[in-house]
Amino acid sequence: MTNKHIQLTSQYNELGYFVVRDYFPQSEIKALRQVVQTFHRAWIADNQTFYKQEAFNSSVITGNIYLSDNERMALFEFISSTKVMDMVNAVIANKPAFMNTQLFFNPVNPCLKDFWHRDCQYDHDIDIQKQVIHDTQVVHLRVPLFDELGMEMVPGTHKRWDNEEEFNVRQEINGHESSDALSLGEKIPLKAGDLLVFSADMIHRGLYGLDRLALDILVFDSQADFGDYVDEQCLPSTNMLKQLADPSLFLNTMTLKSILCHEGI
Ligand SMILES: O=C(O)CCC(=O)C(=O)O
Repeated sequence: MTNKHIQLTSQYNELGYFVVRDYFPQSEIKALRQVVQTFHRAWIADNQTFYKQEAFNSSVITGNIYLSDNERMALFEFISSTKVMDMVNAVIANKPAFMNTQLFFNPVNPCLKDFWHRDCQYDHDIDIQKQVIHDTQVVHLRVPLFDELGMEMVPGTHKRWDNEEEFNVRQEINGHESSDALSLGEKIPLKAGDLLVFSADMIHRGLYGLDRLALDILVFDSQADFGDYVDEQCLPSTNMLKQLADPSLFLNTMTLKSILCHEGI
């Protein structure tokens, strides 16, 4: 590990996130944007009601419903590239595994406000949430495809429980809404080419505005039992795996899901 990696790892451990400015060349972002926009246009056409009423993201961008095999390969190559894997390895030392991709955009419905949450709150009751923030590791790597207002984070909440203000806002209790300002929130504006790496279980929110279109790559620690969360559709085929320089992120997921075909890989 280089000094830079050690610094990023310690920043992640302390704050729950780090940003690397200008990490990807504009040419790479431009190519990625083209593929992702192809997905986005087709997804919107297919999900008109959901898009207009309540959507602010889509998922399974690497799946085969909206993209060709060549376009999917471009995404798999990006996700497993040395640059991305260096950052994954900086935060997950033990066999990092691919979970999914999500695409974040501005909601069409103006009533939808940017809301504070921990990702684990959608799967677990409060008592379990208190536990999982210490036990498990799901990490988002956010790749903004256009300049955006970015994200707002409450530093350190990947390792600590909410204070009273945070809990009231996140749970929308005692007269609070999940879009209220939080005293300890840190805004992180992002530009196309930057990379933001953050813990999914820290208190955070996406900031709506500008032309945001952000590709999030979700990865997890193989020790955590997230295999069941992974939709097989988002994984590369055996043939695609063979073409990747470093397929380990996907192989680790397939091993957990027991769908690995070892032949020739
Ligand atoms: O950007 C957003 O709208 C929310 C992002 C988020 O919550 C996440 O990536 O987990």
